[in-house]
Amino acid sequence: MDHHGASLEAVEGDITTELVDAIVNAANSSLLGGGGVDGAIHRAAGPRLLAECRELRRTTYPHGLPVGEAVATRAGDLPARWVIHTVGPNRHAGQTDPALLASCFEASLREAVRVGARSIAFPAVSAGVFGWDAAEVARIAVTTVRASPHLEDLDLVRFVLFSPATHEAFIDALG
Ligand code: AR6
Repeated sequence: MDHHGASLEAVEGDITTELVDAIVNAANSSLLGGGGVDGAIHRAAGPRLLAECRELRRTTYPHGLPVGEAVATRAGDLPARWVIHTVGPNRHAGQTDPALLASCFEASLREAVRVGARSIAFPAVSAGVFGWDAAEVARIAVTTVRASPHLEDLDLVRFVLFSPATHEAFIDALG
């Protein structure tokens, strides 16, 4: 088979320990931290991550990072080299358009390639505090990544899921 482009896989685990070039953070528009995976990433990365995020707010994103967009910083004390912050749609705030969530995955891949990353790990963006169903997130994530033009510039796309049920949803979506 003529194979080119990244491998896709789903594992259960804590994304902060992933030894990939870039991990994706399910952030909020403030970029200044929060709960869930965002809180875990900031705790594990240490103060340099927050300092870089504050600098982004001072410069490029004075009004915050819009939903569906993504931006990279260095990763502080994490084993990864980059953190790619993306803001998923918040279902509890009426943000129910799947295109917004697809945009998070596509924009994150684009940002990864821009900084020269070859491997990237994603959490289940919007499947926690932001209230999306994990199976729907999994379907959108897998469909978007598989269709991305950036896949050919990457070696590995790994979904890192925090619970057995979410892991199962991604295994099902990967078929
Ligand atoms: N590694 C991998 N996945 C994790 C980890 C971890 N260490 N911790 C949690 N998850 P959430 P959202 C899973 O709520 O829905 C924050 O306050 C979690 O089980 O982190 O996009 C932000 O600041 C779930 O499956 O992100 C925003 O305000 C998935 O990550 C808001 O929450 C996403 O859950 C973003 O909400």
